[in-house]
Amino acid sequence: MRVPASSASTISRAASKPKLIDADDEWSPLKAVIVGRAEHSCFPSEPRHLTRAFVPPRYLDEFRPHNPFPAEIVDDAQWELDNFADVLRQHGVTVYRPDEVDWLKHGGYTGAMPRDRLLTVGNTLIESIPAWQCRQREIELGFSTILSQLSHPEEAAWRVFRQPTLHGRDTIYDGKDRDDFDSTRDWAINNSRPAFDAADFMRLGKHIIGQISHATNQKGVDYLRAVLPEGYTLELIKPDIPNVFHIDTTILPLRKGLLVYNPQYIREDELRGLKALEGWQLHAYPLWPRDPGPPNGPEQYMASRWLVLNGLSLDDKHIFVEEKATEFAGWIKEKFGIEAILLPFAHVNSIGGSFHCATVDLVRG
Ligand code: DAV
Repeated sequence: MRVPASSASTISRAASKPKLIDADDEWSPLKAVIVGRAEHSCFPSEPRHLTRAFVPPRYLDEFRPHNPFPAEIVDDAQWELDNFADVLRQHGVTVYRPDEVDWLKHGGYTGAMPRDRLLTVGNTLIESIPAWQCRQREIELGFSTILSQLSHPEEAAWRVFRQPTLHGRDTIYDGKDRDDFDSTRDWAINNSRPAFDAADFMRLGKHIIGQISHATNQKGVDYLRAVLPEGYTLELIKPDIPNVFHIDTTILPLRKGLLVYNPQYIREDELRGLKALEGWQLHAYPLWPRDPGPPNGPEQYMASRWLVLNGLSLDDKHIFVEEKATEFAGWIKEKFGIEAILLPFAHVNSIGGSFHCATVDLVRG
């Protein structure tokens, strides 16, 4: 597989129109957002050496080709996403929804987790380059309508970078896809072509924090650096755990200068070393999050109790949090005066993520 250097398309627009893409942090007042959809979601099917890196052993057999998530989980997840979209609209936020896609037919995963695939940085929307085969066509199939609404080639104030076309046989798992592969010592993908999930990056204004993971390689980081708008810098952290997979259960910036982190995944001195966090207050979440899976809720096939940190901020005083995470809600209220807006989301969690994963903020400020 090869990435043609010239494949990123630049689409632009004039400054006089209301901005359709303009967000570079996680906490400024949310104005426009994509909220995913869950119908026809299927377990992502990738080589076993990769799935083993982030799926509890008891669920591994579910992660086979063309295996839909249980219908009642998908139905409830869809209701939760629709409800979340309604609540966002009630708060005056413009909400975009993707097209319904038959993921079973296409051998895909879901339309519920757009955070992994799209990254807004200032006036630029960047499509990720997934490592996973089952996610290669996710944006093309589910999100093309939204991207064309956002893309007006005649003008020049914002840009959309489409995923480069990858040609030939994919080499991303070469040398890794073997029975004795140990994901605690080695990444499940190689560096033979760029790969990154947008959810491995967190925006703090002009600074972005990211990580290499089982979904993101160095070439993916280099690609992202090359397409970032001018004036943005990207620093990498090294989490403490081997099964690292997306940064949005590791750190949660609640407002400018205030970040909560997951002490099981990252050490404070690793964060303290970043230029991006100079002068920031860093707080380890001090409680052990409750397990959202059975008997407390539906099966959690591919995400941990740390989804509690996977919130979406409405602004720097309000954040969407799963309705059962009342301890977390109480902690942020008491400690920082930040109000949790509690909504049901446990079935979206089952499909792989929470409010942050299920959204892409397009305009803040
Ligand atoms: O720690 O549970 C979740 C990944 C969300 N995109 C975790 C990883």
